[in-house]
Amino acid sequence: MKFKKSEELYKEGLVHLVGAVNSPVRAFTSVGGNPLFIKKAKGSKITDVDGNEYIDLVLSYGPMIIGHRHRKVQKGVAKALKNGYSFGASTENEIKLAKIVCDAFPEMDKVRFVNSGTEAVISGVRLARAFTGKDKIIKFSGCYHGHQDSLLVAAGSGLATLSIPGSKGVPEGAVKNTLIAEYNNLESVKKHFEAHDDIAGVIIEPICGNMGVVIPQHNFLKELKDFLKSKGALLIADEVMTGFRSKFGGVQELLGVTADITCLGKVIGGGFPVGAYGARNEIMEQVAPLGGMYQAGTLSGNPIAMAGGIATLTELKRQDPYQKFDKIGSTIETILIDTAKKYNVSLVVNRFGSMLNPFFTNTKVTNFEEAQTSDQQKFAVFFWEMIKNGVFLPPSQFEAWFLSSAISDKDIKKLAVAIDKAILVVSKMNKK
Ligand code: KE4
Repeated sequence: MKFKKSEELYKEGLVHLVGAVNSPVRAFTSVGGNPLFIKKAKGSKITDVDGNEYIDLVLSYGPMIIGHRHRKVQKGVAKALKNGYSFGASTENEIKLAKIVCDAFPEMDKVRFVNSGTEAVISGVRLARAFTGKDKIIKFSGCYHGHQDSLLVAAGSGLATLSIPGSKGVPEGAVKNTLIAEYNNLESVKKHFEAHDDIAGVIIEPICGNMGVVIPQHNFLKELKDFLKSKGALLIADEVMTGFRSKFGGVQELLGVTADITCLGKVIGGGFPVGAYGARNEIMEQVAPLGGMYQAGTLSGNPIAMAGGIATLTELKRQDPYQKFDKIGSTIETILIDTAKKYNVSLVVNRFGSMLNPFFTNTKVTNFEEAQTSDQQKFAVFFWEMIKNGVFLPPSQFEAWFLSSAISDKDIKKLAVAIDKAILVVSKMNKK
């Protein structure tokens, strides 16, 4: 495989783009080497600027759930383009997508569209504070909710309950109302309620995809919701990644939990910039122009993006690929585990439906601390071997792999060969 054109574009990109990327994970920092530049994609395949074709398990980090350039999305967007791109006024498409989303989320009477998952979470957190009149928010270490100041936090030293800024440029003041708990550890949440009486709510990825895939154990989510209800605090489900990925609606429903506020993104735009937050009427009525919580956006509900979302969700509902996702996900999980055993490589796989990833460790992974036991050097070698064998994975141990309904049996056979070759190379690292 040659990467000459990608290397040239990388050098050129460094002049006017920071790290030649518009989002840090695309820089391939944690796997080394230069980032790939992509030329085009169709169905389950993506092709880089050097003409190398890959089975795509990144899918733009989730949105391309029915595959790239689906003809029904192309048609829906082309039709919308004929009417214009943006009007700064309401359009019918916003109502259509709002109905599709609210019908899929029983707890959601109303929704507000924004332009990204980050914006959806910024607004969802502000809404929780507006509705409860309280300021503090609890988040879980290892969960990522976009790049807003107050949630870019790191755990303080030791078991400190307060947070410290997790990024340069985030002032201490921005995180003073953010508390950190440990995923799957209800006691770590309760401890904060013993120390603070001004907690608006807890934000969680109901299936985490940002420390790699981490799944709530036993009744963690249900017990969390019941506890929050007893405290008059809200549960904010960040379903930016999980929304419409494991069922036509929210993964919260599969987990037997109803969030008070749900944040969405990715799939609901089908690759176009759409985020959303929604809740029952008594909460959403806090939002301007009905209530006193301000949130706005020039391109919110953009008619082209709405058309992309409508076409994607309509086709996704028609296909109802979720059993297929679970079957294929299980097949890939088994291939990873069996191949690791064959070559005596320590590896565990976490999977929920069509979200999965391997950790190069020999311990269960139920929280961020355990996720960090994974050997990132082994992941980096594995990543590049998979690239060389025609599979495009997220370039980080702490990302989820995604399946699209466009994936074929032939793709899975190719994936199995790539995994075998890649893990064999990793196994030789043990011997060095
Ligand atoms: P965006 O602002 O990137 O649309 O969404 C932020 C966000 C919020 N909540 C969850 C659960 C998310 O996973 C994300 C974004 N996910 C990352 C992938 N881990 C996007 C990829 C990137 O940052 O380039």
